[in-house]
Amino acid sequence: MTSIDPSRRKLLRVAGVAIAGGAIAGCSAAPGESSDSGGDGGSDGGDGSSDGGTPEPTQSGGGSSSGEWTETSTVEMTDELGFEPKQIQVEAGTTVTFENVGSIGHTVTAYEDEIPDGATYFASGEFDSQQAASEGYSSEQAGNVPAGESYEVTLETTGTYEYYCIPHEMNGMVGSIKVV
Ligand SMILES: [Cu+2]
Repeated sequence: MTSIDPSRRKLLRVAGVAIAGGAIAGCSAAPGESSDSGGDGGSDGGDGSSDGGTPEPTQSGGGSSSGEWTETSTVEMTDELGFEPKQIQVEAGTTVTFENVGSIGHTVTAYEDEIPDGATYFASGEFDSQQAASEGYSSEQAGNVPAGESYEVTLETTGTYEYYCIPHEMNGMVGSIKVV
């Protein structure tokens, strides 16, 4: 009695291994033609040759060395925030008149340390020191020379006097008087 059940045979068919890894083909996709048209980058930089930037120092106050000295005893104060002429020359004993020809108020204020030795300090408002003039102006606009008015000062001591307008000094409103 041996019967073999033929059904027991199991045929395990291992299906063929899929054709994996067939062609690792394709290696043609390589980046061929290396187009050299690229690089629009080179925007020719550099040629901005704006011949270097050091701004030339404009001859502002201080150095009373250069520039011409106008022989006059009258100086105008203008709405351009300047004294005209900026540099004048007078003889000792001359009375210098500062006329406000514009509509904006100004002061005539000497730099205490920039007047000749022994000279009398001067400032519109008749202050006897630069500090007093500065404080007087800032507190109550003392020393202000309104439109249409003038300030006079007689200079006896020879030498160079530097002066300024308190509210417009930062605008370059300065001047010089050379007494000879
Ligand atoms: Cu002024």
